[in-house]
Amino acid sequence: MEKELLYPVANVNRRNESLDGLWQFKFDPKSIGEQADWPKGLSDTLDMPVPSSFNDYFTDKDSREYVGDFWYARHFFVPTEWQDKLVGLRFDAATHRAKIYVNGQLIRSHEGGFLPFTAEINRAVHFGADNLVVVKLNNELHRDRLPAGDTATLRNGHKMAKPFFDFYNYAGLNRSVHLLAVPKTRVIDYSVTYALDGEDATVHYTVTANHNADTTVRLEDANGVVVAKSNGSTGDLLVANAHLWQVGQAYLYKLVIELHQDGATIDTYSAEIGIRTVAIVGHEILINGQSVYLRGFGRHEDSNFAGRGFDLKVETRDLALMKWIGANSYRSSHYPYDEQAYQMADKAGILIIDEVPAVGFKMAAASFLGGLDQNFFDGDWIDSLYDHHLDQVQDLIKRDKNHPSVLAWSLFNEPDTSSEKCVPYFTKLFKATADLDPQKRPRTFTLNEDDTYETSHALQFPDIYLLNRYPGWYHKWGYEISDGEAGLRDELDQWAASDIDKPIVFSEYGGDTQAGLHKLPSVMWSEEYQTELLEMFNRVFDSYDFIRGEQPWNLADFQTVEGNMRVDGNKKGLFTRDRQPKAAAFYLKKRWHDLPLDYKAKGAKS
Ligand code: BDP
Repeated sequence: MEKELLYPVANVNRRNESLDGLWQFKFDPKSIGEQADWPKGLSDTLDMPVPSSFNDYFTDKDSREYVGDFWYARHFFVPTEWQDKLVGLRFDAATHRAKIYVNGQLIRSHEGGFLPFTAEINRAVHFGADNLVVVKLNNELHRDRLPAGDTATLRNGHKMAKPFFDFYNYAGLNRSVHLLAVPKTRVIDYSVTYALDGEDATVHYTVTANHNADTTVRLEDANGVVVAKSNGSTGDLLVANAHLWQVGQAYLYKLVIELHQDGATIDTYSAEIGIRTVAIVGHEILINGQSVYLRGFGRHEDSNFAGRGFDLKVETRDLALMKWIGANSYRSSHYPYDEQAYQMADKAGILIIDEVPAVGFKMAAASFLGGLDQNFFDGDWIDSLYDHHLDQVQDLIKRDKNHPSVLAWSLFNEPDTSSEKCVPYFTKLFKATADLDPQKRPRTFTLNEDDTYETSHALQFPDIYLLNRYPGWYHKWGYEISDGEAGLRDELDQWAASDIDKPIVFSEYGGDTQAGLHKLPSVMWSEEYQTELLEMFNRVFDSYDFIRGEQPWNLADFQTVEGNMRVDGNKKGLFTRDRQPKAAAFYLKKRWHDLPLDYKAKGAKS
């Protein structure tokens, strides 16, 4: 069960109960929990909502900024009828590392705060009785873990997070916890790939079960009508007149997998899939062979009170905002989001550039406002980091490979590619990613401002280039913005003159903007300046054929570490942190609704 990442479902063969709600919570600054028998139960606890980050509920700074070990606990009941099943706990995300104890027994450990894991608990659980789960978490940052950072100790003995990235190190049981019961012989994984042939499609599937069983697979359309059937753990489902999943016009089929033994159905797993192909040809991003111009955002899972705790209400509002503004895509910057976000994007016809939490791989930006003088890929932490990074990519692809919304894998945000030192690391990771993804989606990473056509040693790797560029904000700002535009055009002219024949998507650009600050003429931080900055970028985008997407930074304002460049967080949102529009959102809405989906496609009208 430990390696199984299928999204939990409840059906005739499976059970899935939510353990969300109030948990007991306690800090452990001296790391005495195990010696003091905390795995057997916590005393003197606070109440903490799950899913949620703990940080923003506290009114004292030491608690909000707390770094180290901390514990959660709650009771749960396991019915007697589950005795013949495998019982497990599934954590959709526990940030950043966790140890799971059930009734005092250590069940498993896990590292990585943005991907799910399951703990099989049969050996510890009491059937027909009350049980106790105790979770030890730790939120320290390290250079050989994701996301990368340091943990400092202040002279008063308190630990402090020193992220090499620009978002607050929110921690806790950030996503839902499930109590599961699944058959002992069961489906543990499945994948689908697609081939289109005129009006028809072939869905090639592979089902992995943990033990031998007869497998049947069927595909139902949105009305529940069975359109194709097959037997065996791998096979083809032929769909006549296939209804394709299109950008902005999603259509989902239901794939129903069953395992049979001695005439009985011993497991059932179903999931929604979308028939669509993805390809990159020259400058074109092709979905079902049709060119798509991306428009959307870099985002964060970030909101008031819950921090990085996943909140369906916030996600629902964010999707409504994206629809309103005319977005068709986003990047899950800078980590994989909750699985429900992908299900919602599948339904909405939104494309996702799916990013692993490999952010902070650049010492010049380390501790965000400080900066350390060393090439990141020269560090003695690199081998250990690679193993952890690969592990995260494996889990990401296993978790997300069947979502039609997932367009590409983003393997890093702004790594330091200024020296050849990065090449062996990139070579291994890009190859592993291609091997892991049955759909062979494009692989990419974002290039920081310093990593240009001239300076980067990693341009051979991506299938799509993602550029993060900040002229008009971090350099050539204010009245100098015209020089910022000229510099950006100089850089793009170099790409245009090169032999690189791949699409470029602008994956970050923008400027901090204080909602409500109006100035005529504009000044930086005013709503007018944000609009002028976006207008400048858009003029540039419209001048180059190879630019095939625009994703300004960020959908909404978000929380970061304190610093002299941040006023209560990063304010580059087109929307405020409570998801209301700044003036530039109305400007972008007009542009994005006017642009055809296939903007710049060969032979397309614009
Ligand atoms: C980029 C980072 C992003 C930051 C952004 C900024 O990728 O995480 O939030 O800069 O400074 O370099 O706003």
